[in-house]
Amino acid sequence: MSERTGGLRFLVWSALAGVISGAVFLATAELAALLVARSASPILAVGSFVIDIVPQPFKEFAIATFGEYDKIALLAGLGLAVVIASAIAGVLEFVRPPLGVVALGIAGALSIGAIVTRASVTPLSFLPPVLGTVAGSVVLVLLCRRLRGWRASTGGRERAGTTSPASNGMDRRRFFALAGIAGASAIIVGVTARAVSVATSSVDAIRRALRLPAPRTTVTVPDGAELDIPGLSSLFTANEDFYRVDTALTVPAIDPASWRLVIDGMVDKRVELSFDDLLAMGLDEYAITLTCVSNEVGGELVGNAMWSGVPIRDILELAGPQAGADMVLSRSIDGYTASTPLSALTDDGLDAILAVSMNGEPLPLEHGFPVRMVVPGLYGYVSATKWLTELKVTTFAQDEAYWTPRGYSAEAPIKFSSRVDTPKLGKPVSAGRIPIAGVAWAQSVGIERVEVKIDDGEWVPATLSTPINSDTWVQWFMEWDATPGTHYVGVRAVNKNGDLQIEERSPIAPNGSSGWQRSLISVT
Ligand SMILES: Nc1nc2c(c(=O)[nH]1)N[C@H]1C(S)=C(S)[C@@H](COP(=O)(O)O)O[C@H]1N2
Ligand SMILES: [Mo]
Repeated sequence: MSERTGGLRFLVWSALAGVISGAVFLATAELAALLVARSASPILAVGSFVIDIVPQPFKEFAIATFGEYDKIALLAGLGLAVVIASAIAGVLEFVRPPLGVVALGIAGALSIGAIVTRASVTPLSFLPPVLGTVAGSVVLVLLCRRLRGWRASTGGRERAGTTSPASNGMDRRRFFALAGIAGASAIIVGVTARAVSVATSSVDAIRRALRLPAPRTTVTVPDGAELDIPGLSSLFTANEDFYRVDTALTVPAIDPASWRLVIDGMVDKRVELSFDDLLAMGLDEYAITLTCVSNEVGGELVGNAMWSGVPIRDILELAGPQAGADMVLSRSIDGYTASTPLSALTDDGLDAILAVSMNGEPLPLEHGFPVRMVVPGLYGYVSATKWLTELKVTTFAQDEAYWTPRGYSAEAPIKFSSRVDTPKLGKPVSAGRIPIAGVAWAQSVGIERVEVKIDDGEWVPATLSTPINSDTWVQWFMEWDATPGTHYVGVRAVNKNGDLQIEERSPIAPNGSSGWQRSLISVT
């Protein structure tokens, strides 16, 4: 073997040594995080940090490309970056020690940086990245030492004449034995630690055992509220099917027993509530349709649920908002914030609530357990804070929410909209008399009328289901004599104020999409 390819071969093995050390780093940190500080996993902290710092267009691209899998795509990308960076660290340690160890130290420091920018840090949060760095460095140094021994025993043979083919084989075996043991243990320990961490999230068990008081008042769902048409969205969206949008890479796990809500800022007196205090105020039932600002015309980021909770008006009253305040900055345990106009939370006739249940069960962890906000008429990002921990009464002039510096409006009422659910492109229907059906929503105002237009025909009023209230979507349908071929189905709504849905198309940023959906369907 020539000197050059021989050297190249060792560079490849040093890269492998780096990757194994990186895996040892992460696995050690995962194990430490599991034992002492669950929120201090370097890979998840760095991932969350990336979510918060990536520019908005990139985030939109990720959601558009990967949809609900955006977080998995992020982790895969991060994993690839870790492999490449640790391979480079391995080569560096081999050719210019201790540069590889320095690189691991930098990775440790970056992890600490990402961890401390997350909300809940304790002194123990430093342990996982520090122990990870130490373990990764030890393995890297040992592997590179054995690799050098192996190289010396092959390359240095003629020159020094001190090593034999036998020792060459032995050095080689020593390198691979350590690499194999370290690599395999890293994978086993890392995967197990992460799996145990997910499975033993005791909050999940607490949630399952939790029995909430029955609501004092319930919502009556009128006859005719739900149409029975295949392909049409059900009136209430099941929790498993409910869209999920948030910046949380791992779902926060909050024990209701330790949950506290702080109401502070421009208030007469600061108030702190426990979960029991909240329940003691009495629960009432509310049907409210939630919509995400990222919902495209015709999109799926909208869902309807039956919530139980307490009016935010009553909660704020306990603290006494002061004159001059015009906004409530709600904060989640993970630091996420939303800015909601004070009036949207306090006006009579607007049912803004702190919700504790969703469709008859405690809020699912992904949907904000144990307490979240639900405000009819405003997009989720300015109102629907999950894993709620603080309501700060303040002003728009003084405070800014998470999405405001990221290209979204500080205030964002929902642009009312309508959607065709069936028929759908890609699901051809047979010619003959068929229903065209969908949903329409104008939270806090109500839908007056939905109109449908086939191809270049006239706008024809559709039949509406009986609305539950003005905060929920309505279903609509129209019988149609479908003829073979492809057709355009257009839909638009009129709200109870008599306003026509905005025709002009606009993108989701900065304050929600608009436009009339025109969908292509095929009839066979
Ligand atoms: N803590 C927290 N709450 C949050 C968010 C978030 O990122 N973090 N996203 C908001 C957005 S943009 C929307 S649309 C709704 C979505 O609620 P869902 O996931 O329960 O459907 O939650 C809101 N509440
Ligand atoms: Mo959203």
